Amino acid sequence: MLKSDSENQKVRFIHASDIHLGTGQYQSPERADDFLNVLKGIIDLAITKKVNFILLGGDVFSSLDILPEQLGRIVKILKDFREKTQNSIKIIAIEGNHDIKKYSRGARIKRRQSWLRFLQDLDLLILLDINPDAPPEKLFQTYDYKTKKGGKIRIGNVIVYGTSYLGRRTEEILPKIRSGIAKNDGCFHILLQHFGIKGQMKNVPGILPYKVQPLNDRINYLALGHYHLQFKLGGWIFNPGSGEAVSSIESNYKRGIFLVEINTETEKKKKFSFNVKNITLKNREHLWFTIYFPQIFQGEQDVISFITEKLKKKFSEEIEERNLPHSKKPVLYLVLRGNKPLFSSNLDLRNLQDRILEQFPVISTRIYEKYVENIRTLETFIPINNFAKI
Ligand SMILES: [Mn+2]
Repeated sequence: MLKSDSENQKVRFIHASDIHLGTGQYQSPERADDFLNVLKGIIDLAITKKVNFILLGGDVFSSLDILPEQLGRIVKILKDFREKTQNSIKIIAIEGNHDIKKYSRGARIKRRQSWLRFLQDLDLLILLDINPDAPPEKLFQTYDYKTKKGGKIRIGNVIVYGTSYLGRRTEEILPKIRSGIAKNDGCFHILLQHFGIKGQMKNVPGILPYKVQPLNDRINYLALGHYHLQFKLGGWIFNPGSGEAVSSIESNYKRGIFLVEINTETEKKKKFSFNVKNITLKNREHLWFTIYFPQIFQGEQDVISFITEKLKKKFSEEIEERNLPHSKKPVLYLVLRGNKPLFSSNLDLRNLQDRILEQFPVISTRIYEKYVENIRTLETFIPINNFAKI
């Protein structure tokens, strides 16, 4: 009895973000599955860790364009979850900039829409949002399950506040968000937002830290999404990073999800305590491989044979199993360096990629051409005197 009583004092949740469902669906269906598997992984973990709710910090989808098979499977994952848990674990989400893209297939979307709203209409998740032009006291309406509208939801003595991606208006609206959140109401406050904090990623725009700091007297846990690189700040700002590497540069990023446990018992002492556990998801392996061209190749076939030989050697050394299951095959990034082939402007990268995929156990491949000519171009900008003495 005692144990279950103390268990009741704990509220657990998962904070994940930037799943980017739909990524890779046109190039590689197996790679696209990785993003679905992230969603599946989060949901399975929610069940085994017996969490009370799941937070998704936006960019759940990569774009408005998604193939029927992908969407069908997403709906099935969420329906199965709802059934299995008897709808006891709520998924609370906000829209990120990718969820509300203004274009689909090159045409401008006139009415704002998102796949998250579609899933909300199927009662598969809760989407928090505000009318940013409402006065502060009316900014966060309690979520209404009938109209499926509202900017806050209470679970036990935890209140989750959230808004869609606010873009350029973020800095302007943050003080209003602060005024719209009650102070000292005895509840643990979470604010779900889709923005980055300047300084956490080099050369990526973000909100200045001093514009965010004032929220700290109302918010116990600022749940962010947007930057695909994981960071934590000041013991109250948390950004888990993306579920998978969405682009090649992200292959080395620290990312994952947070499993948070709030001890609501301490609330009587006017201070909540909580701990945040990092959970790394099983992401697909990313392999970077550089090939130097020692001579100027005259024909496309020479290039293909040379690369094939190098890859054969590489794969026999590093990957023993030829018949790897799809889930174990890496993404291959191939960097071509050295002498630029004569015909390189017509080098058919698509064909080269297809040949690699046919012959080697990789799930998808990208090729970057970084020939020596690029360096020569740089040299032309440096006075020749600088080289004279070398
Ligand atoms: Mn994103």
